[in-house]
Amino acid sequence: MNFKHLVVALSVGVASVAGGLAQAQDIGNRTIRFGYGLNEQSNQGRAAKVFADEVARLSGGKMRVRAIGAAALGSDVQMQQALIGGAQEMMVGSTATLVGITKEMAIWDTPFLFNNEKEADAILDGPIGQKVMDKLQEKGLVGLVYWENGFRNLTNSRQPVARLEDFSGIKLRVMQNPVFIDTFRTLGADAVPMAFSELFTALETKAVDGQENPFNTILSSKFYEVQRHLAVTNHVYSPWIMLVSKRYWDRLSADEKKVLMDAAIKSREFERQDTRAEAAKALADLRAKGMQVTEFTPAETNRMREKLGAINKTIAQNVGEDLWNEVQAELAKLRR
Ligand code: KDG
Repeated sequence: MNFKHLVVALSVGVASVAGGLAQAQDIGNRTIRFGYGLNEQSNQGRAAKVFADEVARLSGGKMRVRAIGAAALGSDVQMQQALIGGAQEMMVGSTATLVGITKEMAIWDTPFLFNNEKEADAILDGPIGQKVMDKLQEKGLVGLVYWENGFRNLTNSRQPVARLEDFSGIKLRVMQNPVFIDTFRTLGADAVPMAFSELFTALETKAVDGQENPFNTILSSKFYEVQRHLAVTNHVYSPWIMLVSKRYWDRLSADEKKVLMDAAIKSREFERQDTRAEAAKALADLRAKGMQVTEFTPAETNRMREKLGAINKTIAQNVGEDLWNEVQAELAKLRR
């Protein structure tokens, strides 16, 4: 490298350090309580750590995220209220539990909406996902990014579930969300809405027979210890959403908001990759832990879809026909 190039390289280097320091100067000392519901060893917990580390890195250590798992700060619904009231700064949780706050979130509960992760990423990270996320602001929440909870599958302690008729008689815990309640009552199960934080004990004591969650959660929450049967239904793709209290967000500088947004995007990329890698080998892991696995055939899956057709009409009415049609049109484009 000749002298001229060396001078240029040095001046660029000095500028970037100065830029960083300048950014740090607009950043105050902040401690952010970031709550989540799964345990620290889960995919949710691993991604929360990535987010916390990235915030510290980007802010030069001035902004510290305390990631607090296992619903220690409350259930998803309780944390949402704490953010709205300004008693807690951030959380990540299910979009399904936000339906009582922003009805448009129910679009993501539509059975069989997405056929694969590619479609989910394209819609959630595109203008439609942003539009639905922006609806939260009028209710005191700021959505930053979607993470992947994943495709949901059914476990129970009573019987193998391999066809539509097998749902009948199962007392099934579902998320506190009207679409999930309607979906499983339509399929013949006795749907019982319950917070995630109460679920393991309810399964262990047989207060409920079963539940439905992605493979990752079945593994990390050790549901295989209290559930013998796993039915691979992939009946809906569930997103998680990272939220900030709007009361807190509005007090941040532009640089502080950029730190949180950039760290959120990095955590999203990590979380999806990490979750998919874990899910890819989860079925073998769950079999190895003794679960009896049945996989729904395409024919049985189509029977479920047909049975649930009426649910789609209700969702379209609740979220608004325009949003419903926009999602369907975008999916049709992706499937061409
Ligand atoms: O706090 C846990 C929830 O974020 C999430 O796991 C929701 O899938 C969920 C469930 O079944 O409650």
